[in-house]
Amino acid sequence: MDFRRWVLVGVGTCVALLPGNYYPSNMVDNQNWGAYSPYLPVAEYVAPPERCEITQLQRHGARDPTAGPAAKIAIAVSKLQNVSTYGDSSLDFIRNFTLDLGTNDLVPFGAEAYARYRELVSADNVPFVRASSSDRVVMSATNWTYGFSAASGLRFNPILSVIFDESANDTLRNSCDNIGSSDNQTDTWIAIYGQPIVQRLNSAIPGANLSSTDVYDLMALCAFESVATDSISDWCGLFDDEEWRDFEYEMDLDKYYSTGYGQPLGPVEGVGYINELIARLTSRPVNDTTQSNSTLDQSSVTFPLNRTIYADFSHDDQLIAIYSAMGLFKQTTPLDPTNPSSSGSNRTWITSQLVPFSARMVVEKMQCQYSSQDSEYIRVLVNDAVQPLNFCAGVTEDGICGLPAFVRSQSYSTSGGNGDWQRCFQ
Ligand SMILES: *[C@@H]1O[C@H](CO)[C@@H](O)[C@H](O)[C@H]1NC(C)=O
Ligand SMILES: *[C@@H]1O[C@H](CO)[C@@H](O)[C@H](O)[C@H]1NC(C)=O
Ligand SMILES: *[C@@H]1O[C@H](CO)[C@@H](O)[C@H](O)[C@H]1NC(C)=O
Ligand SMILES: *[C@@H]1O[C@H](CO)[C@@H](O)[C@H](O)[C@H]1NC(C)=O
Ligand SMILES: *[C@@H]1O[C@H](CO)[C@@H](O)[C@H](O)[C@H]1NC(C)=O
Ligand SMILES: *[C@@H]1O[C@H](CO)[C@@H](O)[C@H](O)[C@H]1NC(C)=O
Ligand SMILES: *[C@@H]1O[C@H](CO)[C@@H](O)[C@H](O)[C@H]1NC(C)=O
Ligand SMILES: *[C@@H]1O[C@H](CO)[C@@H](O)[C@H](O)[C@H]1NC(C)=O
Ligand SMILES: *[C@@H]1O[C@H](CO)[C@@H](O)[C@H](O)[C@H]1NC(C)=O
Ligand SMILES: CC(=O)N[C@H]1CO[C@H](CO)[C@@H](O)[C@@H]1O
Repeated sequence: MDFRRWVLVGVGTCVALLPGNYYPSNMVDNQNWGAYSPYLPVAEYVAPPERCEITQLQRHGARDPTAGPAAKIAIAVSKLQNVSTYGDSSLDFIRNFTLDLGTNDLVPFGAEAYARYRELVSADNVPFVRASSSDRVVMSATNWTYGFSAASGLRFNPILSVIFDESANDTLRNSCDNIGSSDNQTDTWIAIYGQPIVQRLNSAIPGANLSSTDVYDLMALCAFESVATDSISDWCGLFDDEEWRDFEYEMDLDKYYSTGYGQPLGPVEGVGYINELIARLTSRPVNDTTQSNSTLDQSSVTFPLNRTIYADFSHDDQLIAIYSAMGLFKQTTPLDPTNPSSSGSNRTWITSQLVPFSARMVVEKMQCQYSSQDSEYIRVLVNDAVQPLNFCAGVTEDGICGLPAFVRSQSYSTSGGNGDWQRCFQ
């Protein structure tokens, strides 16, 4: 195979600037912290035969709890601090605990991208970068550009070119008015797994009167404090391995039923991004009738088509919608809110592997000579794991599929979501 040209397209959640961008060194695999997990590649990256173009989509990096969860965590902590004695001396740390989830060092994700894809970069072809407008997403994108620039010895200096206003429709943020919530499923499950933990803790800490949602908040506190301090928080020790698997399942349900396959209007929120991806991969203008901003997407300044690396920064719920619009991680049976093992060992919907902090989906385009004709192929990686793309006709065992077959497989998006986008506003 001749090396020709690459195009890379990536979307991601926040690149983490915070310690939670990478797995803290003293943490073991499979913390089961759902979307609050530090980034850990799911597989070791293996380069494809040749690379043409890259689109990278990434989630924001580790963050403090947003205001809502932070207030709930503070209430749960104060319930525990109000009791007069702890039955077990291992709980004494609670008395003097102060809630202080500061942020930390920049982790060089942009540097990793430069190291991996440097042959695609030149003075007139630096990565094209977009972000949704939340502070944590913008900071992730900016710090990615700094990391990229520093790794190149300041030769190539990408800038954040487009910041989407989250109060409007855009492809890096979900904005469907009629979308449902996952509360039914998560409330059902927390009432089941939370009860024994509530009883255990309330008997160890008489007077605390914790509820099952307090338990969830204290488990979330373990994750947040651990990623903020780059070491395992004392709170983590209050729960055993099975309880962590149950917590992870709550996160699995939450994402599946918020913007994933379990939410009728979830996947449609990924349609605009998939149509932009197809435009980049095929070098044709964006054809989308959903949430893309046509003013921006028709301009070569805000939507150039001749770049080799694109990097977009977004949120976990939006990454999930994009995975689901594309057909990634499709489950044979829906997740059962009363029973985590109902889908057996087939379940690949595990939130800590789908959207940990700094999660990223990368689409690599390559030009290979499998026959006498040149042909274009793609490969999709989520957190460095090559996806099987079994929805794409002719896909190889290595997850490489012809670009035309990939585009044909995306009919849900190319048809504009089969009316689901209109259902968002009716
Ligand atoms: C803890 O005690 C303080 C002072 O008695 C009280 O104001 C506060 O409401 C209590 N917090 C909880 C969560 O019960
Ligand atoms: C909590 O702080 C007080 C006052 O600073 C100190 O006397 C006490 O030993 C601390 N308790 C624990 C468990 O660290
Ligand atoms: C993109 O193509 C246009 C014209 O085809 C050219 O002027 C521009 O320099 C190219 N930009 C990059 C980054 O290659
Ligand atoms: C998003 O687009 C829909 C129609 O496609 C429109 O009804 C809705 O008001 C738009 N939302 C925002 C926030 O502009
Ligand atoms: C909540 O979930 C249960 C079990 O999954 C289902 O039977 C019920 O219809 C759901 N209720 C609502 C309001 O969606
Ligand atoms: C315990 O908390 C529940 C709410 O979760 C509340 O209704 C109840 O009054 C509380 N009991 C005591 C003894 O504080
Ligand atoms: C598209 O984006 C531009 C630039 O941010 C903005 O001015 C315009 O209002 C957006 N269009 C819609 C329909 O939201
Ligand atoms: C797991 O997948 C296999 C093969 O696709 C299927 O036969 C089996 O029924 C699945 N098991 C469950 C529990 O869904
Ligand atoms: C654009 O997409 C619509 C469906 O949403 C399709 O009918 C139309 O043919 C497409 N146009 C082009 C130029 O591909
Ligand atoms: C941790 C870190 O370096 N964060 C920086 C990320 O970039 C923003 C600017 O967009 C800085 O303000 C942060 O300090």
